[in-house]
Amino acid sequence: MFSFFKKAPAPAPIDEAPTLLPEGWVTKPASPAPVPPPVAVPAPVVAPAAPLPARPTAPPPPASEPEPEPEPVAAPRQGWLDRLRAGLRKTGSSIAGVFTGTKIDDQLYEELEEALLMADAGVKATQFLLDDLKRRVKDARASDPQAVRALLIDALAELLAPLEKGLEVGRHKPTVMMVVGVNGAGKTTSIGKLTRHLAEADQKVLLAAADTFRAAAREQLGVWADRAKVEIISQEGGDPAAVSFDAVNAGRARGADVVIADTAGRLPTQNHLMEELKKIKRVITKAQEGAPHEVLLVVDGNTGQNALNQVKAFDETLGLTGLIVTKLDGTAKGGVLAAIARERPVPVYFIGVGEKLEDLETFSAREFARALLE
Ligand SMILES: Nc1nc2c(ncn2[C@@H]2O[C@H](COP(=O)(O)OP(=O)(O)O)[C@@H](O)[C@H]2O)c(=O)[nH]1
Ligand SMILES: [Mg+2]
Repeated sequence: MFSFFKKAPAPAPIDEAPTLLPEGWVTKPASPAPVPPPVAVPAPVVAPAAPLPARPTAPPPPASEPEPEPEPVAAPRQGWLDRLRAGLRKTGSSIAGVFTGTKIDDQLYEELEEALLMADAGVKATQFLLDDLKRRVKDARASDPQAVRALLIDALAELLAPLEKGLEVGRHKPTVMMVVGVNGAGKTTSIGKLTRHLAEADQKVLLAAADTFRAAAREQLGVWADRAKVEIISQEGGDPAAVSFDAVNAGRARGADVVIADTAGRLPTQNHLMEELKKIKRVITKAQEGAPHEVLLVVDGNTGQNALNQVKAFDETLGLTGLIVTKLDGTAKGGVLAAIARERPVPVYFIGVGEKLEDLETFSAREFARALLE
């Protein structure tokens, strides 16, 4: 199994924390819940940026194959990388198209600037990439456009590298995650997929249906809970903060490893709804000191610069710990990750290129850059 998330060792004194962990990861150890025996989860390593990892794909029975693809793809069963490539084709082809000529001249750089802006990389990241690329071209004495394209892959991978971070569970019992975002971004679906991965790795997950506005939202989460055979706390017409509070308490009492709260979609401009999120967060902290350990924003990658604005606004209100960027399939605006890296580098735990379970994967900067431009 590839590492969809990382299983940390059981809570250790802070100075013994593994050096692997980025600064600021370690929060206070959870209060005196009994320390569980460590769970053995295979391969608890986050894929590094360097070489393109060969991801094992679970071969589905042949029955699932001939779904019509929007674009022709050779293999009936694609690996993740192929799906990522296919998903990013619209964004990538216009950028890669810049390098089809024979000369490296001002026109090439102008076209590249335009293509990056069209891909919603934003002015800042575009400028940064162009400057960086020109320097690389000079240093490498590159003389043909295809070499420039390869150097752009390097530049982009380096720009995106700070966004790479694996989700970690196991340091707190339970690890509490709160998932936020605008309507339709893919929150519930992503929680469902993540829950499946966690459950398959023998993590005890408890879901909180804190999207109490719509019965359909509760039901949708309930379907994912059933599929993954995990418990769910939901309340008809309840208060989202109360549901979250109950869920964290239930998670502690029942020895859950992970509690995930699904919240109702909202726009960052809806102040009262943003206040409600703050309240949910506060109440979770009341139920468990140090929680929530993760505040995850789900953004629709298809919304380009809008997604960047959401990252900024939700981060200012809640202090985000991570992002899930969905719907990178078929978008022409996949450049938004570059904008996020340059302007508000909140780690990207997962990216999504479709609605199926296997369409959500960990984010690797180099893999992304290659899928986009190779
Ligand atoms: N194409 C595509 N659709 C997705 C992806 N992630 C989620 N969706 C779809 O987006 C729609 C809204 O998802 P949902 O999880 O209900 O959004 P929520 O309102 O944020 O909870 C559903 O139809 C999902 O199947 C993705 O990565 N790609
Ligand atoms: Mg939802």
